[in-house]
Amino acid sequence: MKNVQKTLLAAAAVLAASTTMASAAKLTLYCSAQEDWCQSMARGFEEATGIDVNMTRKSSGETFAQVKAESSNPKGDVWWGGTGDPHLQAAEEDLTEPYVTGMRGELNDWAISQATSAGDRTIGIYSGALGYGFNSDLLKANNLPEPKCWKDLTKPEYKGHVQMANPNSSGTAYTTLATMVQLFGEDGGFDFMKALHKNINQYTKSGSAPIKAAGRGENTIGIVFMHDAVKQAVSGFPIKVVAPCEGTGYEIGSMSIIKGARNLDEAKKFYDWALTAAAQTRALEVKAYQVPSNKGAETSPSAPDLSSIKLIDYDFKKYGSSAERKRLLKKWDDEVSTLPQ
Ligand code: S7P
Repeated sequence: MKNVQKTLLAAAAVLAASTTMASAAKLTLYCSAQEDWCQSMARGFEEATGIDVNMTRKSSGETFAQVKAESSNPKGDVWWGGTGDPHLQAAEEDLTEPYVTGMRGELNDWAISQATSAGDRTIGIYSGALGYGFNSDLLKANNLPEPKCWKDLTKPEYKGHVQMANPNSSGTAYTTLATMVQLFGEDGGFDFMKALHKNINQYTKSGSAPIKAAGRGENTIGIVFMHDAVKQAVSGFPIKVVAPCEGTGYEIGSMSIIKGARNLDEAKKFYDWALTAAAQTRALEVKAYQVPSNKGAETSPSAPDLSSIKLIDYDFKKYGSSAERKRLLKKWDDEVSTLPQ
């Protein structure tokens, strides 16, 4: 009899423990910014709320593909970071949840415009301009002139010296493709991408990989967001940052709640918290020098000054639309990536 009682008590204890575990608040975060920033946001939210965060980092295009693939059985709650275009595409394809945050009053207009254009299924969390960076030691060692414009990167002397990401996986690289089409027109933009292709040594999966490789001395020029090049420079690598002479595109890095999120209350808490000045100021600890969407968040003097850069009037609505994103990516796959080098 005593043994039966013991067994029943043990079973009750296991049941109680598993019930507590099952009800512990948690959040599954898909993150498309840099790994160190993603970690900082996950840990910061845990400290602020006691909610456990399970975070996975993937590039913007890859995360979009994952959210879409999981849409009949969503596993993620919030998608934080990454370029705005795939977030807009996700909104249009009904993969994300509308949410109107109480934090709106603290945000820059461009962050709210991003939300309004997507029926509140996404919102701007930071902004940053596209450009490139080069390893000045490698440039000198190869007797190469300092490039100043986009078109310089297509000159034959830079053959094998330029790296960018694949626009299918990377939001940075998709922004590059969409920028060239807006800057030089459809034909001119694709002519540019084809000429550039001859000089590319590798299409990476992640957008910032080309400038990290340049920092390590494994690549000369990396097409990236300027803030990603600044991060390498302030970390002590011989990287110079270029705002191309013709002008350039930019991103509105975004955040969305995934439709069907299993932890919707926690997702909303994260969303509100991630828009606070304190949460956005955490970026400086990991040298993430984007412009924050909260007007009260701190910026670094090292951050690129967007007001001094010739920015195009990037058409987020058009280039974040499902049809246009699919069309441009297919055209790049068919007409650029298959060309011989
Ligand atoms: O956090 C830096 C950053 O450049 O990474 C995001 C980027 O889209 C993620 O990498 P992929 O290009 O591989 O998608 C940008 O939003 C962000 O500014």
